[in-house]
Amino acid sequence: MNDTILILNGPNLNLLGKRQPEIYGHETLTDVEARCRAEAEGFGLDVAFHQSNAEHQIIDWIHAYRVGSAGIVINPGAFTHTSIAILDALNACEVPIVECHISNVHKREAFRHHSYVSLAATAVMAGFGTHGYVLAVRHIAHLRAMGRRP
Ligand code: CA2
Repeated sequence: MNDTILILNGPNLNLLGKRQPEIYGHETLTDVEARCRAEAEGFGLDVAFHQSNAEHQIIDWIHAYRVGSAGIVINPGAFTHTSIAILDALNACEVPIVECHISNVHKREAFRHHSYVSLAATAVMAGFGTHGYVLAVRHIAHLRAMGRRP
């Protein structure tokens, strides 16, 4: 647990690499998991990688890793813009949280410009494509090496 980064993906991200490649790229979620795992292993860390279309399932995973894990990377999908319940779960965390968006949400529709999740996030990534997940893993490893709390 102490050496594990939880990586969470919200609704519709199971379609990654299969639809809308002009926005979200060609990599599948399985590809992203493999890249994150390889990056984490370089720092002696493990990864627990999940996707769900259900808000309650995402909240349950946050609860399971909120204390004692290395950190949480979360792409909440559209729940980013709607979910006070996910914000509340993240606010109960004692580990670093990196909010990660594949697309640059600020270049898109106005309703994507506001994030509830950002109120709880240690750091926010947007527009780095799927490479953003790898950078988020690296950042959590960096914070850990520095011995920093969220
Ligand atoms: O840019 C991101 O990563 C988003 O979190 C993706 C969400 C969107 O609602 C956010 O505003 C920004 C949508 C995820 C849907 O993912 C798909 C992937 C491939 C094909 C269709 C949907």
